[in-house]
Amino acid sequence: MTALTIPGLDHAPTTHERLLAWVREVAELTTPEQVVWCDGSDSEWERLTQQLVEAGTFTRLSGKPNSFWCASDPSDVARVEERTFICSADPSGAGPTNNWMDPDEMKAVMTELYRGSMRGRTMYVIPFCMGPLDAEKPMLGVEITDSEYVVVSMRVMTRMGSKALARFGEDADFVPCLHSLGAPLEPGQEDVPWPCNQTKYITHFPEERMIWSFGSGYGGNALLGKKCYSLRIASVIARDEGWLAEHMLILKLTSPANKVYYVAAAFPSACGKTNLAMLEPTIPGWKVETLGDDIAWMRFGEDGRLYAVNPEAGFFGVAPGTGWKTNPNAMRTIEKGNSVFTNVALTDDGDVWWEGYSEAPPAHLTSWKKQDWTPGSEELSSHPNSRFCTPIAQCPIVAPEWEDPEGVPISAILFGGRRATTIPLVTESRDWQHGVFMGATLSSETTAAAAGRVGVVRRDPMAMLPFIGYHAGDYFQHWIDTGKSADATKLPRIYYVNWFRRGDDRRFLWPGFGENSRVLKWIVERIEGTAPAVETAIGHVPTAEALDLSGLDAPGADVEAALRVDVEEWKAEVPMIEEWFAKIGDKLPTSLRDELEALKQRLG
Ligand code: GTP
Ligand code: SPV
Ligand code: MN
Repeated sequence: MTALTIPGLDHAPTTHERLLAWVREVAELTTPEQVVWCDGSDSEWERLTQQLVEAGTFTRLSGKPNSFWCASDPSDVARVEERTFICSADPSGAGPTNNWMDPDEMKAVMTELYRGSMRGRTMYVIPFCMGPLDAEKPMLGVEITDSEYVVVSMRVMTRMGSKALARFGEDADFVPCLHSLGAPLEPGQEDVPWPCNQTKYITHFPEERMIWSFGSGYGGNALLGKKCYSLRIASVIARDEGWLAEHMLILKLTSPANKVYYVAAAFPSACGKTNLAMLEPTIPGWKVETLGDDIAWMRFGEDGRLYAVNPEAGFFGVAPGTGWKTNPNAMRTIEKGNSVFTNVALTDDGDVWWEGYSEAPPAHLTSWKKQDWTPGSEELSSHPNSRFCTPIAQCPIVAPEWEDPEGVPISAILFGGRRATTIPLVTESRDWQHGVFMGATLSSETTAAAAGRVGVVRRDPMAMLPFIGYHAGDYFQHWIDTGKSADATKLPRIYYVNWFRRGDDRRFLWPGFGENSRVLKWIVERIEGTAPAVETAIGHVPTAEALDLSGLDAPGADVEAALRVDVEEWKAEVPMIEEWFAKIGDKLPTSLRDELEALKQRLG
């Protein structure tokens, strides 16, 4: 074959042979107009954002420094779980919760999609690192993409460019991440503001530790360091190496006695991680600082405790509902600028707005669909899954140790979901195995973060249903084994929370947001052995008296109802858990089956 000459291809700032060979192979397949190796510099960022403004993808904001408004194609607004595949060598490697296709078959299909798919566009090579750059063994990746939006977003969400490439040396291992919008440009053809393809594939090759994505520009489908690498591929690496890659926030809690506790919490997409991570406590003397809002990698330290690291460098947070009353620290973070806002509304004076941004909406907006919007409009101004993309370092309450490669020792793990009924405000597990049962049976109403129906209750184990890179039964066993391998006295305690229980008129029974600090306080007091709890069929639950409710502006009856363990509701839950466990099949750990039997016994 004759080697193609593609401008930029040979201007590689590395001698890493495997990387050079892969970049050449992809360039020859996708035939871009030129190849650009990203260095992550300010001048590169200025060039790319200006290009995005000229293309009509970005609108420069005057209301926030170095920030942009962006509206996607209305069909490309969320993760596409139906189009997400785990291409393990054997179907049992993917299990019943993932889509599977034979790796060779998938490669054949996608190779044809990629053939010429970057024609008329620039192919960017983005070396990146998930987690701190000074880690003993940095977790490296390279994303190849034909999207400027992806490059600009990856600069916020990861450590990328020259500083990452410096850690590659001659032969460091890395995860190849290939992304194409699937929208080649013919000579003279005018581009659209948000190129994408109706055919979409988000695919993972767990044995090869490789990611191929096609057709979408949306965050979770296109920023491949995030869910694809740090959860789906990392969960496989973690299984093999004895650690955990989880869909969890990490926060630091300091008590009035100045004692520090680190908490990790797994809630499904759009169920409150960003908000809890940046919480402003309503109870005096307590302080929360943020380490991460979406992903935690947890390994045992030499002292036998479980340490968590956030692999990301940015927040890709849900915009609607984020306001000065609900999440002032997110507002302070984005006010500092350097942010991209996708699928929110644009104000007439060049700022952003979304439902919940402020109490009263402006008199006129440009909606995410680029249409005139007034407070009388029938449609929402912003897509429910619209997002802000902003650097963690700008968060006013970022914990100083957020980039420590050793991580922080976790005292408590919270599982939670969005359930209108049944699940109490907080329940403490009896032990690790019972906590794993809580996680494995976690359920939540679906949200707009994934394409499909919203508000349907589904099992979302450990909030990882769309992100487990292998068989869910093996994943549960890995969680059980993680507990068995550890000193039980040093393991984090496990809790199940629900901020979303509703009364008869559909109002939330618990005010949530900053008031969730009252639940965190009870958890700390349980760890210290000072707070009472009632032993129920489902675990240890506080009475209203056991919670610090001083100054809480909520009806006492609502709090009681939020805490209630209703045996009849739980009896109705059991068949749903049985159905779920049946779906997992033979690989369901016996210990979880035992936990279900014990629960049934206790419910009577
Ligand atoms: P992903 O980024 O999709 O993984 O989501 P997340 O878990 O970080 O969710 P986020 O914190 O962004 O919250 C999603 C939505 O839930 C927002 O609209 C919030 O306003 C709302 N929310 C968060 N916490 C609470 C709470 O305590 N109570 C109530 N009622 N709503 C909440
Ligand atoms: C989620 O859906 O859980 C997110 C957003 O955090 S995305 O990165 O798009 O997956
Ligand atoms: Mn998430």
